[in-house]
Amino acid sequence: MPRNAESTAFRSALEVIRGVEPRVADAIGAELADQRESLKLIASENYASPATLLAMGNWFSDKYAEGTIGRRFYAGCQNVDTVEALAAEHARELFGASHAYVQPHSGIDANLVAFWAILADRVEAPALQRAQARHVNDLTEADWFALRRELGNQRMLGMSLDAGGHLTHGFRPNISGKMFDQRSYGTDPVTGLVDYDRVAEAAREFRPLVLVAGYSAYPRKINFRIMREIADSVGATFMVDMAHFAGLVAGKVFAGDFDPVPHAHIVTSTTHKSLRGPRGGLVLCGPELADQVDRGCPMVLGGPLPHVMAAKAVALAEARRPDFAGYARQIVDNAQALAEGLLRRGARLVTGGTDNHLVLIDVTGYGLTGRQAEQALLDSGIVTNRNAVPQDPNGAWYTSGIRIGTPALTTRGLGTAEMDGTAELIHTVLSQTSAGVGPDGTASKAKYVLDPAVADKVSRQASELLSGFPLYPDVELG
Ligand code: DSN
Repeated sequence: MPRNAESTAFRSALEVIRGVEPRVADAIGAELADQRESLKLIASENYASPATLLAMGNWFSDKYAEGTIGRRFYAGCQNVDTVEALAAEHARELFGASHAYVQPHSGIDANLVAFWAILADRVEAPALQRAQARHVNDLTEADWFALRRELGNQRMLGMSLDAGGHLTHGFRPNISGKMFDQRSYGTDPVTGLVDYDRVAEAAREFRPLVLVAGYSAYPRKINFRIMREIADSVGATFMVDMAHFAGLVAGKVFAGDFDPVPHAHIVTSTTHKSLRGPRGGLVLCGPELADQVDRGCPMVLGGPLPHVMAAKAVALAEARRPDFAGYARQIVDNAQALAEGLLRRGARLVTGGTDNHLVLIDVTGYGLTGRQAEQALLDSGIVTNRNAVPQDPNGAWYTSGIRIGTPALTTRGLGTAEMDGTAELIHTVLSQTSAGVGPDGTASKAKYVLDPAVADKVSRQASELLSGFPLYPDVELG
């Protein structure tokens, strides 16, 4: 029977849960087993530390704490104040920001908090001033109507979805696309890179209130100094969504012109991707926007999640340790080694490589759609996600790309030596999969043919590769 603290903690927790609803305990155990067995290459996922996970399973979950530190709408929030202040302090110190708001429950919440802060700061809206000065019940229908009219139709310029931008940057399926009139900048059709001259041209033509930089599928760095100059040239507020690469900023791999914090007016992030914390979000800004950002609850958010803020404090403390910089560097080294391994085997990569944590394979080079490739890889024990490529001929559902990322495997301890083997497994599956046909005999974008013997062999090889890098080696559930 294992006696270490981590095993004891998780085993005891499962025993308690099993006493009430055994199926939940079983599902939690099964999730750990699945995570241990699969080659996890989803660029936005990671493995939080046991301390971070354990910080979420406690009495903070029971507490309401609307408001901000020291100014709550509920009594008895002194312990929530402690963890929120710690999380904010670690965030400020880690990223060199003057203000940190750690209440957002997710990345979209963080972005909405930022958008409203920018609107409140920038838009001449007497109705907004009235709304903020008075109790909500005192506002008349005319006030609300004026507020909607004054705040609506503001302009946002952000990266296009197929170039790697994010839905929350003003796209129609997301509420940000209803709040803002959005225009996108894409990438150069030949190099696949952001063309700053084109961004500047679009900014001059469109005159956005907000210029957004940030991505979930662009495999390169962005020069935030240049983007800020573009924003300044048209009087826009410059916002960076660093959800994907926050860990690389924390680890100082993205420094100077590539560190968003000194250049942006406001920075948002998730905490669970390359930053390796709990599922959640945060906002960083200077003193000018701090007051508006702190109104995130109740403007956008419900009551904060104090148990998650406790976990954010733990994870951010971990990211401030010297070894986090080595982790961040290794993420990028691994992504580059993976890209090189794929290129050597003939894969087609968007932008021809990477300088961050992700690689985007254009699987039309293998005669597949993203959907076919994603499923064939999954059959073979390799977990990825399909993603659009620039000017994607297959649209956002079937797509032509597979996005892979290295934060999770790097946490597990895999290094550049293992990335060549990983590239070989991916290439084997993709090169041995072919497009299937639909019931009417025409080419299908979803069906595929992969010999199960190949899938089994790759699954076994993936397990062998992972066996040298146990996940949560100190946790034995028995
Ligand atoms: N869903 C996240 C990702 O996978 O990149 C972004 O929101």
